[in-house]
Amino acid sequence: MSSSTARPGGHGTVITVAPTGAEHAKSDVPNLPVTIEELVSTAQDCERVGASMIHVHIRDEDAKPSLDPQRLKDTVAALREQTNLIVQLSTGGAVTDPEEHRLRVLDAMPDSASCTMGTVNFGNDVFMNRWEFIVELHKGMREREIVPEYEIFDLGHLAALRRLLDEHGLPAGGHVHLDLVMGVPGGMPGDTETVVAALRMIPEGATFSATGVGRSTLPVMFAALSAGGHVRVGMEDTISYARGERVKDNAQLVARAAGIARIAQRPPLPVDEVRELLGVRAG
Ligand code: KMH
Ligand code: ZN
Repeated sequence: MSSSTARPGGHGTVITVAPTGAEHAKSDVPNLPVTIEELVSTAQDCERVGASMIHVHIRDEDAKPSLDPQRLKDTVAALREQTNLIVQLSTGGAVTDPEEHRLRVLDAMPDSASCTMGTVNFGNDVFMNRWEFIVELHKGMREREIVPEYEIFDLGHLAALRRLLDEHGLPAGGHVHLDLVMGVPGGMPGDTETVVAALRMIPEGATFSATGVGRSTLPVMFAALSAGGHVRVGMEDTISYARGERVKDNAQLVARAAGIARIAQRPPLPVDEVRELLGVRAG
């Protein structure tokens, strides 16, 4: 058995779409989905072409990043009603969001939520994730039976994840799933060598996906698929489809990832199988 199929879920690929993020301005990227209607519509399109999970950042009426509690709840409800996708809310928010607002995200009761495993320089900003805050998020998710996706922006974050699991035990659902977010200026680079370096630090039995920001999208995708990993794509991470060509919409990125996964003989996994794999409650 090859190392790729030996990993959990290695016979197929979990495709997560991150359609919006907190960094791009709607004025710069007019096709960025920012309203609940736009988000649901892009989610439906992405589900049709192979996505099984959606990583959600919301925006307010002015298209600015928001962690408004009611809007988060409405967004989760709309996505649940109108798609079959696993709904993952970002607790990372924007670099300016205070910890208490980020913790409050869990009260919207998504299926899954992100949990970033350490502080990292983020372009000219700092994305702050103190140890005590990480522990609070981990415990808060377990209390609410929300399945975490541990976001790994640097290799040291994998050491922090091992410490978290050693000191505080397994997350809700009993399975560990993480996402290597690569190519952020200030974080680990998005290349094959770094994916390989990460492999030996990924906890036994865990599943991992990988995201290459900007021009590292494709190298990271190929490296992750060849190593038995899963993939996250979307306009949160890249707005460029090819050299000199803007992304048309999120479904275009998901469709490309699904095609590459099929060529790699690891076709997109159906949502029900992904729920079972990641220990997420039935929808
Ligand atoms: N927007 C970044 C500062 C997450 O969603 O959990 C953080 C981020 C990670 O996107
Ligand atoms: Zn995010």
